[in-house]
Amino acid sequence: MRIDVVSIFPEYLAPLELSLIGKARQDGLLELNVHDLRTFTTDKHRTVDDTPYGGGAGMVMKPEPWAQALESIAAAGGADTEGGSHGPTKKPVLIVPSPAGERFNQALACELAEEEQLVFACGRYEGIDERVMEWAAGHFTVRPLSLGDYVLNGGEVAVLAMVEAIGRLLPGVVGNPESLVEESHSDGLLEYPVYTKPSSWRDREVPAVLLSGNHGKIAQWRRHEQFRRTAERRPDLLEEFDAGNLSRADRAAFGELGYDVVDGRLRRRPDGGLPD
Ligand code: JEK
Repeated sequence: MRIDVVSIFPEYLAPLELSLIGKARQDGLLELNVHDLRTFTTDKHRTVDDTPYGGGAGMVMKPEPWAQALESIAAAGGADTEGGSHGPTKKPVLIVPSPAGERFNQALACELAEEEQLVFACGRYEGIDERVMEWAAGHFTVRPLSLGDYVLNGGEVAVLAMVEAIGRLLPGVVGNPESLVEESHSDGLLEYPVYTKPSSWRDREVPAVLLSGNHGKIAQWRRHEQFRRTAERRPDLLEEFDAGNLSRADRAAFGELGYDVVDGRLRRRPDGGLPD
């Protein structure tokens, strides 16, 4: 995979050289290029922003440097065109981090990990002139994506997170492919808690079942911990949960958490409300 990142703060992307992604680069699984948007300006002051049409607070990124940057990246082409191939070639995906984007999630990370070339456009200020995204659709598949429902100062931190989430899915990047297999079997529940040695630490014991050697009981305990945590921390995930094939023990565990199974879905039991 080839990844290009455009930013006015290219140093912000330095962590991508480290750890997992740095390793993938060294192993030739990933080609990563970080570009300074200002090198695509033509004025003496290397201006990248201007005041917003229609008024309002803050500044907006000017379109011209973005078009220059993206044109040069599109022309450089993915691995496919490097050998001079003239066959039909897939458009690279242009990811534009934005608080107004579609929410980035694991399913999107999996999809994007299949692409030959990803380009990330890191905005700053109040964002990038919208015409850049319209124009870029001629060269790229444009995906405005949000890391989450909070406001960052620019796209760089979102790109660090997205590249790490995508990069670890590339074949050969994660040291232990077993953990990826386990992940792909995850059914939309939160993880169970994990423990390591010592078995007793500051008067806290590892749950005895994990030391029992009874693998059936361990699997069931972990699964019920997933139910408990998800009900407590992310009840929204239980609305999508497929409860159609739960064992009696699983239904009982959800029962204790205040959920019944109705038509293969979990339904929160009315809690009776507060006494007046
Ligand atoms: C890219 C510039 C900063 C700050 C104005 C007014 C309510 C904010 C842009 N999950 C995510 N959060 N934030 C980003 C993100 C932020 C960015 C850029 C991504 C480029 N900024 C900024 C304020 C505003 N808005 C209405 C929301 C816009 C992000 C991602 N991914």
